[in-house]
Amino acid sequence: MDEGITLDRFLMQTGASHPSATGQFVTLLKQVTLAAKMISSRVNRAGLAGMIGATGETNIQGEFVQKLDLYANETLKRNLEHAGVVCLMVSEEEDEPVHIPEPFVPGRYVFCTDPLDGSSNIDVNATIGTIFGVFKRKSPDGTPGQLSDVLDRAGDEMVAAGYVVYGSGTLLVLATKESGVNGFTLDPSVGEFFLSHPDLRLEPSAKMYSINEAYRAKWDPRLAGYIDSLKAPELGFTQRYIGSLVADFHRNLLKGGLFIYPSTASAPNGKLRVLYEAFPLAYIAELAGGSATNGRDRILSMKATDLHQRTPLVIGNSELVAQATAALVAD
Ligand code: AHM
Ligand code: MG
Repeated sequence: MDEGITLDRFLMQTGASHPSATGQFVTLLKQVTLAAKMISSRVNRAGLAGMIGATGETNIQGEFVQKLDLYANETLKRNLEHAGVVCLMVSEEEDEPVHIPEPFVPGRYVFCTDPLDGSSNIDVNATIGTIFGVFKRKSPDGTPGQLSDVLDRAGDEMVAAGYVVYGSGTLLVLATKESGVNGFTLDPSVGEFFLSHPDLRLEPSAKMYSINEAYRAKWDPRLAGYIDSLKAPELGFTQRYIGSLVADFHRNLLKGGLFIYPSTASAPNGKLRVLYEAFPLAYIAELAGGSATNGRDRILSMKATDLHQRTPLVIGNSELVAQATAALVAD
């Protein structure tokens, strides 16, 4: 009987096709997978935290009370720091870069993550997720990671990116240049991810857009004009906006769609972060045949000069991204 391809098997098969690999890359992804299972389990029980908190009962179940985004951050750190595969971590939850504590050994990769994106949606059981991107270090193996291992590097230099969505089910999407973009669904009854969405592709165009229209008055008028143009009834567009980047992106990856978080006069760099939101999702979008810009230039050609640098983001099906970007730079 065909039991399906587990993520573990997929990683071993694709990792084995690279004879130069040391195994660290596969180990890194396995550790991320383990963290994803732990975070998924905790997210599924998050509603209990409110109940327990409300009755004032903390201690024994006190772990539930810990904010989920901090739990996600700690879980990723704990699963990666001892494995000898990462020399530096960058996280939305950490002001400073995270180094590998002794006695553990720094590895070959830099791991950038938004541990729990869309966390304002936790209380309402809407979909949230973990986003991550991976660089291979530039400094010598075995030494502590340096800021130069992650800053001033183009998004193109990443070697993998992915996300996990914790929704009606838990799904992990992984993108590498060698294997493309593949989605794996967690079967909670056996605690394994199985390949469920092989070779995900974004068609050139689509009929959906995602943007927070409440900010329309703050937009560049050229953006307002473009969004208005999509509303022509004959074009047949619809609009969806969850307010979790990872969930909005995931829906658009599966169904096709354009996501925009623009710059405004008061926030010229928008809201989203380069290293652990825009870079990973742009990497996934491009490998799926889509594209991503900052409203002017390609996201993956950018270089971050600050760990928590922000950028406007226009991402999705390539024709829609090209249209929106052209509208934003028009005279
Ligand atoms: P977060 O990383 O603190 O969760 O914030 C980022 C989130 C994105 O997931 C989402 O796309 C965006 O904020 C929504 O912002 P807004 O409410 O301004 O539309
Ligand atoms: Mg986020």
